[in-house]
Amino acid sequence: MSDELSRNERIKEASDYLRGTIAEGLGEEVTGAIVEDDAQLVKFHGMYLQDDRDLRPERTRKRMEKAFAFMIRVRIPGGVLKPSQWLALDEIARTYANGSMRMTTRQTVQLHGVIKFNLRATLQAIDRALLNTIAACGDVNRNVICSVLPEQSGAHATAIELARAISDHLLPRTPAYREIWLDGERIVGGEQEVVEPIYGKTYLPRKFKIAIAVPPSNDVDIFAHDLGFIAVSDGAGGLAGWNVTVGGGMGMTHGEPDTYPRIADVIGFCATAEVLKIAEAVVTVQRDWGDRANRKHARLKYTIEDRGLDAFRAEVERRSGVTLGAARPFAFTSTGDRYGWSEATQGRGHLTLFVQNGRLADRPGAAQLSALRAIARIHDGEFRITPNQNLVIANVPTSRQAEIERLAREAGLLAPWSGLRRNSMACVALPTCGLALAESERYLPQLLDALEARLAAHGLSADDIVIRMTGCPNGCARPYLAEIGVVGKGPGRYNLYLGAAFDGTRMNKLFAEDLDHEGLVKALDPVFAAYARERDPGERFGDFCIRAGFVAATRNGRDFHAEVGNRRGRAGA
Ligand code: SRM
Ligand code: SF4
Repeated sequence: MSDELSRNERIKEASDYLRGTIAEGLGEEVTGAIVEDDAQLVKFHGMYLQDDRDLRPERTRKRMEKAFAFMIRVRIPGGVLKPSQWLALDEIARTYANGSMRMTTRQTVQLHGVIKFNLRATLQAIDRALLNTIAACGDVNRNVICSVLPEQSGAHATAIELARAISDHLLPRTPAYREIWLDGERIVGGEQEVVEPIYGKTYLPRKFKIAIAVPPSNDVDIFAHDLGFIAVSDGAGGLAGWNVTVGGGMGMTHGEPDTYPRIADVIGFCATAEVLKIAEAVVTVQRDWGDRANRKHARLKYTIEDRGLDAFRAEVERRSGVTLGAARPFAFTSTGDRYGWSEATQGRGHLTLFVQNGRLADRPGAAQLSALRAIARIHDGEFRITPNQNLVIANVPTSRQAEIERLAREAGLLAPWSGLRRNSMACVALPTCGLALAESERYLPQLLDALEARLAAHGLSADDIVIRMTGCPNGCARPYLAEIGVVGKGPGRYNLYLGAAFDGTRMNKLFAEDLDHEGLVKALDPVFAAYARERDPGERFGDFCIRAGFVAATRNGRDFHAEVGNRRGRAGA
C-alpha cells in the first residue's frame, strides 16, 4: 500500500470544510462548468458536474464547450416524501431540470440537466420544500435507506425513525452548504469551532452507505452495504433489536481482479439504543483505517478484507463501548417490491407502482408526472420511493383508492405482467453518466422485449426472475446480486452474470463475456429452456443456474472472479 495520499485527499484537506472556490465558480460566466477540484467538492453538496454525451461528438466538431449541466441528488432518508414535497420536486424538475424525475436505487430523486446558473435557485427551492441535498454524494455517509414494507406499518415506522436518526447523526456539520447555496454569507466567528466532530477535515476515504432491512423483505439489498441493520423480531410482534452487517459493496473495474463486489458479513446483534453508537464507531474505524492512497481500494469492504473481520469487530466494540451479542437467526424471501395494493392500518392501503428503470416523465400516451401530480393533489398520505426504483402511494384512505388507481393505470404505472420486467432495474448510464461504457436505462426495455419472447416460448412468462443492468462495472443497480446481471463492457457490449440468490444473499458469477444484443439473447435462451425443463418444484432461476452447472456459486468477494466449476452452455467457452 502506497503512503502517498490520493488527489481527492488533498482537495478535501485544502477545501476549508468543503468550500473550495465553489462560490466564486458559480459566478464565472464564460463557462457552464466549474474547476476540477470544485467538481469533486460539489459532490458533498449533492451534485455532479456532467455533460450530455449524446451531444459530445457534434460539439467537439464545432469546437464548442461540452453541454455541461449538473445532476442533483436529494437526500431523502428511507425515501419518504409528503405530497407537498413531491409537488415541489415535480415543479423543480420542470422548471430547472430536464422535465423528468429519476427514482434511484437508494430511495432518492435525481434531477438531471440543471445548468450552473440555476443551481442556487434549484437548491433554494429544494430548501423551501424542507429538503436538502447535503451528503447525497461525496466521501461521507450517503442517504440511509430502509425497507418500504407497505404491509407492515409498525415495523416500517421503527425502521424509518432509525434511518432518519442515523442520517442526522452522521450528517456533515460544515456550514458550507448553507453559505454557498442558501444564505450567501459566511458566518463570522465560527472558524474556531470544531466543525466536524465525526469526520474531521478530510471526511471519509470514500463513500459510505447504510441500509436498514425488515425481514422477510430484503428490498434494500442489505448485503450490498458498508453497514446494515437487520430487524430481529421478539416473537411477540415487537422488536428485539438488530443484527449488524458490515463490508458490502458492488463496485469493481473490468480487468482488475483486485477490485471486486463483496457481500457484507453479519458481525453480531445490538439493541435499538446501541445502533447510533455502533454506526458512529463503524464510520470512525473506516475513517481511520481506510485506504486514503488508492481510491479503488478505499471502501470499507477492502479495509475488512485487509485487517480481518475479528480485528474490525473488536475495534468497533472498543470505540462504541458496546459488546455485540451473537447474531440472531433471520430469513429473507426476496429483494423485490410487492406491487399493487397492500393493506395498511386504519382502513388505509398502499399502492406500489412500477416505474420502468426509475424514470418518470410525461411521454406520449403516458403522462406519468402529470398523473402523479394529480395524485399528490388529492393524497394525504405519503410517497415512498423504493430501493428498486419504484414508487409507493402510501396510506390511501379507502374513499380515494379507486381514483388513485385510475390515475396510475392511465399513466401506465401499474405493474406489468411479465415476471422478468417486474423484477428489472437499470442504472442511468448514457447520456448523463460520465462513467458509462454502454447504454443501460435506455436499452434494458428493448432487451426485455426480446427476452420476454423467449421466456414466453418456454412457458416462463409469469416466473419472477431478477434481472439488473448497468452501463459499467461500478454496480449502481446492484447487478451482481441479480439472478441475471448484465454489465456494460463497451458500446453495445455486455458481460453476462448468472446465479445470484433471489433473496439477495449470494452474488452471481461471470457466465459469458462481451456480448451484443443478439449474443445476450442467444446466451440466455438455452438457460431458460433448461430451467423450464429441469427445474425442481419451487426452484429459483439463480439457484438452478448453479445446480445445473451453468455457473459455480460465488461465496464471497475474492471468490467472485474465481474460474471454478463446469460452465455448461457457456457462450464462447
Ligand atoms: Fe452509483 C457513481 C448513479 C447507486 C456504485 N453512480 C455514480 C455516478 C455518480 C457517476 C459518477 O461518479 O460520475 C452515477 C450518476 C449517473 C447519472 O447520470 O445520474 C451514479 N448510483 C447511481 C444511481 C442514480 C443509479 C440508479 O440508476 O439509480 C444510484 C443513486 C443512488 C442514490 O440515490 O444515492 C446509484 N451506485 C449506486 C449503488 C447501489 C447502492 O448504493 O445500493 C452502487 C453499488 C453499491 C456500492 O456503492 O458499492 C453504486 N456509483 C457506484 C460507484 C462504484 C463505487 C465503488 O465502490 O467502486 C461509482 C463510481 C465511483 O464511486 O467511483 C458510482
Ligand atoms: Fe454510471 Fe456505471 Fe453507475 Fe451505470 S453503473 S450509473 S454507467 S457509474
